[in-house]
Amino acid sequence: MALDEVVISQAIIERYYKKLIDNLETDVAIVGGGPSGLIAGYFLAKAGKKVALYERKLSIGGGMWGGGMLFNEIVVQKSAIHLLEEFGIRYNHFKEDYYTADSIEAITSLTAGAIRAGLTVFNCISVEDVMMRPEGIMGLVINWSPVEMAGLHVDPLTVRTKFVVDATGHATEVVKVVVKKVPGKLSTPSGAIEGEKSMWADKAENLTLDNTQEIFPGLYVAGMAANATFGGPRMGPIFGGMLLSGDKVAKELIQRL
Ligand code: 48H
Repeated sequence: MALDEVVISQAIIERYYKKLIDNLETDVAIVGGGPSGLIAGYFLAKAGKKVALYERKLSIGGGMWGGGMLFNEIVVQKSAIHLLEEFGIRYNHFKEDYYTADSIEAITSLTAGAIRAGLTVFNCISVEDVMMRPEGIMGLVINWSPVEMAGLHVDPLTVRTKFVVDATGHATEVVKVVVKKVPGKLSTPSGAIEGEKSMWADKAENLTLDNTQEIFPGLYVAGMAANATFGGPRMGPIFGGMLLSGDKVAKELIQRL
């Protein structure tokens, strides 16, 4: 049978359209497809929750691809090794508490695992605002990343969700929107973003977990965004904290849903 280009177009359009329609209302919407967002999406989907993830870039994976300074290996401490095992990611013992994994294997496995568990990923879509009501955040305002990049004046669309997870890494983009629209209301000591501090891996890794929490009604922070919001330090290319943070936010949300 001869292949028909129009049938190919029709298949893609119909299938993608279904994905969009099916995700207009979700239990959880995750912003950012780095390691913390992907792990959160995986565990939420595995627990049967309806969860979508929006990633600005064409590629999922955030800051994990490049390991440390483009040396494509990551370090993971012992306490997070069970999460590598959950995804079948191979690892090597380096010394004491330190393990390494190939960063490409790690991020591709997290991505495939999360999608196969039921997470719907929308790449090349940027979150530019939230939908808010007096009781808190109720949804996300989204647009095509190329529209954002080209600076085109195109109005966005909106999706409704019970909870949002800001997993946008150092940028804390969703939290920034909230601070701009309703200043002083975050559950941080100052009510505003405390700002990420300089490198201190040991302290940062523990704080990432503590800082993974609800920061505003309906909005959780996870991963690097959690530390940046609460004024924790950065940790460099050790990823246990990111993985454990995604797991923690998923566990908390599963309980609340
Ligand atoms: C859609 C967006 C938007 C938006 C941003 O940076 P990430 O990998 O995030 P984490 O927290 O899972 O992992 C952090 C880690 O990669 C890291 O940077 C570490 C450990 N650094 C330590 C150090 O010392 O430097 O991923 C965030 C993702 C990215 O892919 C962005 O493109 C995406 O979020 N994103 N997606 N809409 N408004 N803003």
